[in-house]
Amino acid sequence: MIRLFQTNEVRKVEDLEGMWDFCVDNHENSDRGENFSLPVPGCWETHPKLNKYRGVGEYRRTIVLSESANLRFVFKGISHTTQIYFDGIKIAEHYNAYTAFTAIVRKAEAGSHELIVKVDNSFHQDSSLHIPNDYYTYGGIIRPVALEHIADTFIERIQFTPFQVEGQWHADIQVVIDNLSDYAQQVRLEGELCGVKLQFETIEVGPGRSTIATEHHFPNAEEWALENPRLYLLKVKLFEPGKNEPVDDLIERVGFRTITTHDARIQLNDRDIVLKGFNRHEDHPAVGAAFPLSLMAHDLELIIASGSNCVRTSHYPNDERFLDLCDEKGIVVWEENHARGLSLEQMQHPLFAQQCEDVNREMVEQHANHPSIIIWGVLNECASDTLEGRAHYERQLKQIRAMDASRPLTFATHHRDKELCLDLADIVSYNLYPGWYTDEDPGELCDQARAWADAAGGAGKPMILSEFGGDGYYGHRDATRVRGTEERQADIIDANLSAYISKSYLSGMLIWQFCDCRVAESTGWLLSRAGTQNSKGIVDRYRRPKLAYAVVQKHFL
Ligand code: ADA
Repeated sequence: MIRLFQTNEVRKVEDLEGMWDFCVDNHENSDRGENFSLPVPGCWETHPKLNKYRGVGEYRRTIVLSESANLRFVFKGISHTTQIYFDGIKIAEHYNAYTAFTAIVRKAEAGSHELIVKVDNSFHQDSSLHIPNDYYTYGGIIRPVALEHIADTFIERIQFTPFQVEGQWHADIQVVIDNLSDYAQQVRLEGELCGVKLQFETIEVGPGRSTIATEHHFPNAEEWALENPRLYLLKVKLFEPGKNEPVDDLIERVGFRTITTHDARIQLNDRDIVLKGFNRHEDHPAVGAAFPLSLMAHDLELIIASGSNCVRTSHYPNDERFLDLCDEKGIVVWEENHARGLSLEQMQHPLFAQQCEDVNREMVEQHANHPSIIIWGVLNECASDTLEGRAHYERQLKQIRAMDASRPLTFATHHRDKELCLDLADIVSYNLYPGWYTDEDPGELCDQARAWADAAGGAGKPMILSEFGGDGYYGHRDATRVRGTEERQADIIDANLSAYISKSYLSGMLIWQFCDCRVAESTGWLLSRAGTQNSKGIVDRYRRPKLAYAVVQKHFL
């Protein structure tokens, strides 16, 4: 399943979920040449022979067409560098595990064809964002794949931006059309949302992409709110001149809500909101990063039952089905691009700027219609304390703002009073670990952080404590409450939440982290990451609640 609602009534869409042929390529420790049958979506680490494999792998399957067609393959996430071949011809390549991309074949003949997906999850020299890190870079086709049959002109995407005028809901709707032919084509669009027929002008679209925009008033729209997350289907159909039947369509699911910041607070639909929740990695021992819907739903139920209202998708864009669930359940999301803890030297990688720009563009283009996403974040704990680093923050925040000015932007920093970029963002976010990495008092540290922010460009801006927590090894209990016990972790969470809940100037508190996660096996973590996992989860990797879970409930419910 690709989304939690039907995305097309006209365009033919086939889910390519299933068992694909697979073989490893060029790794000294692998069973070179051995053929496997692996699930797609899936991580190859879930196969016992491949559970530590890092390198290149080749997925292969047959595509049978009963008639000639233009094909559009939609890959929702491949980890992490990939090339796609159709009948031996390269049709696409992509870097980064956590954003989708497409590959198009024009006028494929009826009959049998071969699709090859070459995947590389090694930390190769052209990879500036996938590096050994405090989470695991799995290998494989980790998110769904769809095969679409498209006309020569088709709807590439729709971007919906709601706004209010005198208490009434309006929206700006942009439809991006792709024309695969070499000629200009006349197209007509018809649309519908919330009982309103959408009017578009007939236009001529040249080869490549064109955007058609419209603005409408929706008198019957109900707002999307946490307690009533009202969603609507936005349907757009594309017609060629002289034809009464549409040749293509796209359905999006949207919600009417605004998100603003003023007076050092965040407002959802003009009402102040305090974000309470978790940072979450998409990681589970049984499936790696390739989450089935059942596990996503289970995570969200645990998050909701803890009294939380917010998830930060640390540290990359998430599977859209998880975002769909958040839309449905009324959980707000801080979605983040993919960059964790990069030093200035790592940010100087020659491909860093371009790879970030690509993730930012794909994240916003692909996820902007989720009402649950209320914040875009960039560059977690990178070199925002340096002038050279600042130039990257400035460029990336500007890029995102130009694509979507309707959401506030932030980045999580640990640079305390050395931070140089707070003036660039709309929300100040600090990662601080009192009780774990330092012995500071959480309440005093929080006041100090507000003072740092006020002095360094963050005055008047809302502030979130975007990470805090401590290790707790599931099942390790001891009356001494020493570091690493569930008791000690519960004490740390208790001390932090007790302090933050009473700070009226705080707009959010996000615990590090929801679940334990596997981390890359590299010497840097050996002392602090026992079991090659980050153990600050409030539930363990199998989602068994630790003692701290009840502490979270005590404060959040
Ligand atoms: C950082 C980082 C997280 C995680 C955490 C920790 O703040 O943003 O990804 O590594 O520290 O557990 O130390």
